[in-house]
Amino acid sequence: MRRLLPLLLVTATACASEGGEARPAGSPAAEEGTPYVVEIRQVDYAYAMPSQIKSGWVTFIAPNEGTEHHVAVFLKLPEGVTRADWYAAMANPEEAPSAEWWGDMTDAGGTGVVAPGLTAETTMYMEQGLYAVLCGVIAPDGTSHWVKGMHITFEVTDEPSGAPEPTADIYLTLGENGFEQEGRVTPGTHTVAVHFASQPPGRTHDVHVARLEDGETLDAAIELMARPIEPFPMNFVGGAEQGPEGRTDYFTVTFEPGRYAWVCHLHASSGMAQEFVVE
Ligand SMILES: [Cu+2]
Repeated sequence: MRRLLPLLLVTATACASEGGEARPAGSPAAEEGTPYVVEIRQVDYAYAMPSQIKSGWVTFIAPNEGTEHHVAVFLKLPEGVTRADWYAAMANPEEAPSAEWWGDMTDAGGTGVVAPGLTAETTMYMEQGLYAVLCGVIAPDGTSHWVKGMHITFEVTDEPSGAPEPTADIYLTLGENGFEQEGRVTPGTHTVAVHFASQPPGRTHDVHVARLEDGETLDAAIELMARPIEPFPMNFVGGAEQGPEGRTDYFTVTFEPGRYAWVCHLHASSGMAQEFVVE
């Protein structure tokens, strides 16, 4: 019987790794390489997500279970501002931006705009602290989703996620020269590294991926960015919201053959919108 024991141990280890990425059983190095995933559910007009998450590399998976596009913009609350302060201010959303600390919040990335039925996936290095999330899409009645209640807060603790930095196969640098791209998008799943080389205050860069079907134009996407009101003239499939200058965030999209565009929300009208063909 003793000879069977090592075999049983191997079997148990193999079972324990089921559901994760394929990796050699019992390899500690592989275990450390597991992504740390946090789900942000998006509906019309609310988020549901854990109230506390670990720090370090975090992969945010944001399914859109609503009927309108949604986005999850992360803002880091300034030192001393509590979650209660956030919700007190947002009890009267139209006047929340007049809170004395509002302008001291800093851009902290977020998941890109995503159409109903699709899921955005963005991985970021999260520092310990308190964060707010809000959606800037405008409903057909002209009211922003965050004013309708689409906002939430979460805390990043000092417990490390242990997840590795993602590996990318497409590189986008966002800065004074617009989008500088390395790597070609082909059909299939790609992870795009987004480096925020410069972030002009108040006019920060981000990238959203528009899927352009027959008859849908880049010009319509550029026009939409000036006022992102539903119904959108095309579907978006994710991206990376405005991260702090110098940071690199990662987003993952499964591309099908066809036309797409990288679009920067605040700079689309000044030329930061680039169509490309996936083939
Ligand atoms: Cu929304």
